[in-house]
Amino acid sequence: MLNDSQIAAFKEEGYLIIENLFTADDLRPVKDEFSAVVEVQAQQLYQDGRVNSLYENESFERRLAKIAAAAPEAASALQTRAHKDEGLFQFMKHPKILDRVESLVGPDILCHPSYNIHPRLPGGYTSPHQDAGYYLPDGDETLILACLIPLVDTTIENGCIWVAPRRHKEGVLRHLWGEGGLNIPLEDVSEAERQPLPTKVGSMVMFSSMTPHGSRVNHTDTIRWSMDLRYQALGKPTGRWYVPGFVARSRSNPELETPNCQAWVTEVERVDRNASRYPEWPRYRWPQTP
Ligand SMILES: O=C(O)CCC(=O)C(=O)O
Repeated sequence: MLNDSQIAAFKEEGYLIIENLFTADDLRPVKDEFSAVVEVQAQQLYQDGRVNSLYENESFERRLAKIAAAAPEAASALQTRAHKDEGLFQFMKHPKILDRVESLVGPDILCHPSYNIHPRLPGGYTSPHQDAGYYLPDGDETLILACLIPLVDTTIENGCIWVAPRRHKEGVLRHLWGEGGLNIPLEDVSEAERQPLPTKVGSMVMFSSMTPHGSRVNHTDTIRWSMDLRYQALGKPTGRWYVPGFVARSRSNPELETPNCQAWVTEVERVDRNASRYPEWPRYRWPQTP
């Protein structure tokens, strides 16, 4: 659980870094799962003649960078929130995460529908935004927690994230669609306010959906791998009517907990089928430029 000073710091600053939380054994299942996805992509690209090596002796940090340099679209399969498999599903329910999330949102926890596995490529970065900028306004009153978990050490050079401390108290800032998605204009969150957060693998950074953040440019030739997972109190609005989360923990009624990855996938497909009947209903709060 978080202690009182961690909770107070989170509320005041809008973010919290927890160091030495995960062991290599905790992270191994997800690293193995993502490595397996990279392996499948490498085999496919090799068979299609798009790369002339499988780069199989390269490290976790380097292999996808090599593949992506030869075939840039290769990195996209993991860059979306579409990746769903048992290793990730189990990790999303890791007690080390849920215990800390519970300190802030209570004992019944929804794993929020928005999450990303980021293999941040050389030259890549995340544009300045609040997560709330990507949600519809119904989620604005819900504490939606991002838990950013690096799979490699993150540094200024490889594009660690930055946050704008204390700016989470101002509600949703103006966002404009632009390069890389939604952007908070520079004049609204100045360069001086952007505090970089280099973190060792094993740590977790928590921040709220109102905390402005982004990442530095990855200036190395390796991948800055990280996961950003999100959580909130079960039963509160998510800002995402068109995609469901799953019940990660319910102390009041454990039978509500989503039993396995397949159950999560099935529910996502069911909601997606229904949502696709209403293409005109808004998915984002900011009008998209045609
Ligand atoms: O890892 C990153 O590049 C940034 C992640 C992010 O923007 C987020 O968690 O919302």
